[in-house]
Amino acid sequence: LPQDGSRFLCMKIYRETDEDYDVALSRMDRRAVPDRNVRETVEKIIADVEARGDEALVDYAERFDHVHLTPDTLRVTDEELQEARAAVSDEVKAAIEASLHNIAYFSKNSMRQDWSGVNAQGCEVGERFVPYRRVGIYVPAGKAPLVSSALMTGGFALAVGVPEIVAVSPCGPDGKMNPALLYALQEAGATEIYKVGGAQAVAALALGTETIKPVEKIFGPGNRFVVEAKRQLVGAVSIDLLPGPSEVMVLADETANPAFVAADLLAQAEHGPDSVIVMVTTSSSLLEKVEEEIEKQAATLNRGAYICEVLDEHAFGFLVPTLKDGAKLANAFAPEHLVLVVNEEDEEETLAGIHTAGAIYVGNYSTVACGDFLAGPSHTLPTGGSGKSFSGIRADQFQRRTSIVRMDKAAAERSVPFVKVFAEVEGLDAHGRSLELRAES
Ligand code: HSO
Ligand code: ZN
Repeated sequence: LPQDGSRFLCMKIYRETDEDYDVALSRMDRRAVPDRNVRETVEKIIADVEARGDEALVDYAERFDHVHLTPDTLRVTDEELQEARAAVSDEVKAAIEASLHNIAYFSKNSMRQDWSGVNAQGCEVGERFVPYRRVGIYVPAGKAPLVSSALMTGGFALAVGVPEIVAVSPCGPDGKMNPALLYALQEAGATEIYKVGGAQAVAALALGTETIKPVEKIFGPGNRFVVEAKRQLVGAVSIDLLPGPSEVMVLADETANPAFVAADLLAQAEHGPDSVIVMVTTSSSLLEKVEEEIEKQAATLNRGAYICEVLDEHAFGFLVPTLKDGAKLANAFAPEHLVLVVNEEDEEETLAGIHTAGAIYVGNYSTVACGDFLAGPSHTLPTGGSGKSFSGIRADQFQRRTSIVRMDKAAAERSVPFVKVFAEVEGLDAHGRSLELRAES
């Protein structure tokens, strides 16, 4: 590694001996705090949608998506859906089906089941789970048609059996949505699709307009405005989590295959300048080889030059003394995706020590791209440090839960002594009486 500055080919590298190492380290400890300007802008948009409904949606579509819509054309028609089905190749259809199949498998294992048991006083206690009746899913469509994102939210709603799945996504200036995206949404069980994007779409889903009936819960990733709108509207609706621009952190030692690591970093940079790319390693020779591989592979990619620019501006790395230091750094950063490639002996312990990553990909052959599109867990994951408080989308987030208590007279009698005490302490004698009456009846 060059000893002069900390720049090494395309990534900025911090080493323990660097003056700014500690500062850089401490900056890695992220908290997801909303940006003030974004907050104010979003407040205005929400108030506007609340006041003017569809008219506001139409105006924002004009302003942000450069498309002329009317309240009548906000919703994707059956005809448009048919057209999309006809336009999509069998290959694309098969890939979408394969992904949905894995999502259904993953969901089956993570869905919550009803249960009941008996507590210490003999009360039957338990929980019942039912799908939400009506959910909203936001599908971003800014730079790329994120077909997989439709599956990674809608697919879970479908697996759980949500009857009304309302999808929103911005359309192009021609008023059209990507056919593969429309097809994926249909296959993922969307029952209504609207050409509405941004914070205004989230407001419409939460508060309702003349055309869009309100939903109970909103899912899906989006830009800063979308994420902030979800945050502000909690209460009117519930939300899944706060998933913003994509992130990858690689934590690797000398056993990592440099070509594979480089490929993951390049894939991540493909998400554009909003994405976050961090490499943490104990091996300076790995860093060197990864850099070489990045150059070699970038030359063969369609958007190689663009990707390298992104890496140059946004990728950085840490050379850490031990894997434990690496794991500590990963926990402070809470990356959306962590690629963990370390020697067999340390693998289990390092893995067990990481508790804030949205998803972890273990070993040389595990790749984020497979998780993005196919593997089964949702790629909708916490970003921006919110992994400290949130986890990724999972089937049980589409289930409403109600607890059940069923008591007979004996259970009432056994509960009285404790309940009476609480009632006395809280000065609420009617509470105590309501149980005593039953026990003494
Ligand atoms: N890596 C993104 C998901 C995605 N990648 C969609 C490609 N398409 C956030 O997890
Ligand atoms: Zn991706």
